[in-house]
Amino acid sequence: MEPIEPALVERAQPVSIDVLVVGAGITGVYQLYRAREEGFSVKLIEAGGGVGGTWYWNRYPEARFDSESYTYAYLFSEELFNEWEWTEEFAGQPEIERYMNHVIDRFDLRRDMQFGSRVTSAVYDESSGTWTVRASDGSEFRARFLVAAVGVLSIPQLPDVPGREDFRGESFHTGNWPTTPVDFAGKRVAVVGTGSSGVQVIPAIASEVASLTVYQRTANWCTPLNNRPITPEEQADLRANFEAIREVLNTSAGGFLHSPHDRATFDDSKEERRAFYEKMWKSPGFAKLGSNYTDMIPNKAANAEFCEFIAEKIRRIVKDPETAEKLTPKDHGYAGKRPPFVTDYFEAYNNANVSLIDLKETPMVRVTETGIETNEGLREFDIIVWATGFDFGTGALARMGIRGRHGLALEEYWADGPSTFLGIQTCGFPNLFFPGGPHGAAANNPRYNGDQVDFIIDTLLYMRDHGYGTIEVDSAAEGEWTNMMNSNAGNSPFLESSYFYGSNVPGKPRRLLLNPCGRLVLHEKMADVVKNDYKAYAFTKEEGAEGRPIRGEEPRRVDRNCSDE
Ligand code: N01
Repeated sequence: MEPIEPALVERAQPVSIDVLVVGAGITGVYQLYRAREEGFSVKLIEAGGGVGGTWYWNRYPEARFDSESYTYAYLFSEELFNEWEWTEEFAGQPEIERYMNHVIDRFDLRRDMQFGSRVTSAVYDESSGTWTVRASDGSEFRARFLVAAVGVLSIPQLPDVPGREDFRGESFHTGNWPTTPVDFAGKRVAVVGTGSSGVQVIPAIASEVASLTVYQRTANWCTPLNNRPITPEEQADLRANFEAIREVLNTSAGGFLHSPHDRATFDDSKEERRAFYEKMWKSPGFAKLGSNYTDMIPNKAANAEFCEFIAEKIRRIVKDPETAEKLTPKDHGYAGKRPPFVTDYFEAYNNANVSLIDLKETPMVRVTETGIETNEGLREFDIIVWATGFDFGTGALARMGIRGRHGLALEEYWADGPSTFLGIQTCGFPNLFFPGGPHGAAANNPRYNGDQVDFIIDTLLYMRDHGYGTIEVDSAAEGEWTNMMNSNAGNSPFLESSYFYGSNVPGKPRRLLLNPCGRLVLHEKMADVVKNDYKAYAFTKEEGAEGRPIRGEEPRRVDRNCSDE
């Protein structure tokens, strides 16, 4: 082989830009669009081979929305809303990926996007107030602002079961699904995990495989998704009502169109309640939460009655009473864990080739070269599907090699759980934003992530107008927000056993990773920042710029002692 000329192996000059966005999910693409529209020089890099983020990686059979397609999609352009006709109320992954490709082509965003580029380090340089970001493909950027739109469900979590890597058949995690189709026909298949992903895969492949063994650790309160095609009349209605729809989605707590109910459970007679639960059962997706009785979550008796209604449904659908019993949750009420919405899930267990192993009764001992061994023996498989969830909320942010002032590692600063301001910034990491990260909200994700992107853009415009080069959140403001998140965790319906607390990741601190105060409080606090002339931040001036220091003072110095006291 010819020796390589030294000049050729030298690193190329880093690309210098205003904004580097990491992640081509729904949030990152919107951030790229907004930044470019406002005249910032911006690039987006993405580890995957294409656009979509979560919806790129989770391409397992029957992966689909459980928010109505048009409520999950972008609302920033009426033309886009009108020209894209979703075929189903709840679109499947291929259609979602097509939509995302359409968006980036329609707005000519692709030219500023780089795929197959995973961030390996992102280091803040105090002297220049910029971030140096390096990626797995050798590229290097110097950016004034780093926006890590890396998602909350991006790092697949695989169980620490002995022998997992010894398995000689094919194995896949739902969150890292191959782009080439997996051939299930006639195969002996195991699915481990019965969260939202597992319960979508199971009925999708049940009739195709030779045998399907489901390994369930915790049963879930699954109810029907009730998906259906969107009729031409409905398409026309959607277009005619764009402004009204956008208003509801932009201002409601949940970011859904479901109308809240006006009655509490025991306002109704037993017969009326029964009829109402039947209506809920037939309602689309999250209507079971958004349009249910007002006290269904906080009132234990109300919640128990709704659960008993679902349990009855399970007993009626699943022919084998023992299997039905195993599929009925015992350790949490409705919405104690994130409830999945399903299509023919319970029905799948009536297929003779489908069996259920309850891991609480029959624990998994090890994975062998040929299959999975429980304390009742070995079952052999051709394919194992790990539907075992994610390192939620902070997983991706903690793996990017983010180093702030004084070389502080983000994962170290957050060793006891995330400390954020508005779920967007953290002290000690100037000019870093992470929309859609921990402490954001608990709602229809693109809606509140979009609110955060808009807030970031307003902040960058404010800085540009004032000639500021760096921004860092004040430790007191961060402490206040973080305390509010932690002290209100008990108001969230989710139990500590839910992955929303990081409980599925060994060694991860148990902190609620959502915003239990909800989207409307996030709105209120973001509005307060603007009203108070951004006093939650310290700014420094861009060299040679003419801007005024905030509140007429010299830029405040932030104490490095960032705390969440
Ligand atoms: O992950 P999960 P997911 N041995 O963490 C089990 C979104 N999403 O990928 O409950 C055996 O919910 C674990 O058991 P347990 C949605 O927000 C949306 O399914 O911890 N089992 C659980 O059953 C969702 O909430 C859609 O006891 C093990 C499962 O694996 C989020 O993504 C579709 C185990 C993991 O469930 C994550 O869903 C799909 C072990 N060692 C996903 N470890 C839509 O419909 C874990 N499990 C839009």
